[in-house]
Amino acid sequence: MTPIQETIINDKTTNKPIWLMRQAGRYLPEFRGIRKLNPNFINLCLNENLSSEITLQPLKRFDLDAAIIFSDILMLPYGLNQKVEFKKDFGPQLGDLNLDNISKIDEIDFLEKLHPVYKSINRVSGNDLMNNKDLIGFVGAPWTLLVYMINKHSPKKELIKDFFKDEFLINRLLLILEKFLKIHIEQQIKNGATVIQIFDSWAGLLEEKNLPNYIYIPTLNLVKYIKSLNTPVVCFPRGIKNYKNFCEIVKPDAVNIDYNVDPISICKEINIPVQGGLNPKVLLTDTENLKKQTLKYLDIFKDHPYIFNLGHGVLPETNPDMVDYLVKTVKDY
Ligand code: 1CP
Repeated sequence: MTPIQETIINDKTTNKPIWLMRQAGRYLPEFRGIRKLNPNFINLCLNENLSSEITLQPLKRFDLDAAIIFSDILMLPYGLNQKVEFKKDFGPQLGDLNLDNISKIDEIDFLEKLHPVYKSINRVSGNDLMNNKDLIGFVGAPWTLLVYMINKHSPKKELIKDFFKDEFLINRLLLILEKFLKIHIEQQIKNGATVIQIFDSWAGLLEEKNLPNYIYIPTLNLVKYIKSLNTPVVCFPRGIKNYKNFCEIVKPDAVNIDYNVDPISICKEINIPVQGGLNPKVLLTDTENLKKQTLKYLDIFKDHPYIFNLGHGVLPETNPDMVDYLVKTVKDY
């Protein structure tokens, strides 16, 4: 069994495996080199040679326990024929949403568009560097994808004024997303993903009363499906106020916490394996502080199944030497 599977399935507490969200990304000069020559981000994700190479870049430098496939949650709306572009200094920009067109897409069209992602996973999975390591497949949660598809750009702090106006559209989209997310997840597992992470990056935007419709029910459906494929599933409902309720209702195999939650109460309240928490900004400080903050999480979760990770992705301005120091600190623990 791979290190993260051991922690999640066997509740092992003696190993503290580590991987980092956005471990392949702009803080690595070798990534920036490839990115500069490939200004179209979607095409880069669809280039199986380059995307598999980028996925393995952090593993060549650091003693990490997992690779996360180099792709994006917005490959799903792309697969559904909504235009997706990544603009420099702006972020994602999506095209107009046409429900009629999206409703017409079938599984074959979708798989044809995303085929290179699965080939890349397959290729990474067979690489020698992946011996006794996990390969994290991932999707965006239905709610977070709905946010990008309707808002058409990052919501940052708020949603467009009439986001909830067209209830028919929202409900149709949620069903379509569920269908294609399942297909996307199944293909990732078939091609070698050993764990699936569901990113709900904008969970924190919803009011409590809307959580059942937009988060609990659609995410629970995916969690049940992933479990039926005998694969562990980690949920990251970033910014949600009550992680305990989320875990009790959605029942993921493990939960990633963001850096605003108190790890001590989470450790007491939640009885499933926990992942993450450390503020990625700590990697921008100095080694002494990094060590102190890293040991804080390791000490708190000493007797709890815990996968070391951050409370959000590695920031582009991070010095790779700090990442190396972090990984060594966790491995020496
Ligand atoms: O060079 C660049 O400008 C590209 C930056 C970049 C990268 C490296 C984007 C654009 N996506 C990615 C890769 C990516 N995205 C991975 C690869 C694996 C790894 O972690 O190393 C993963 C897992 C994601 C997931 C993702 N994409 C999320 C969920 C996690 C999170 O960050 O909250 C989200 C919200 C996205 C959308 C997205 N894609 C890219 C950006 C800059 C964003 C966020 C935009 C926003 O602020 O709304």
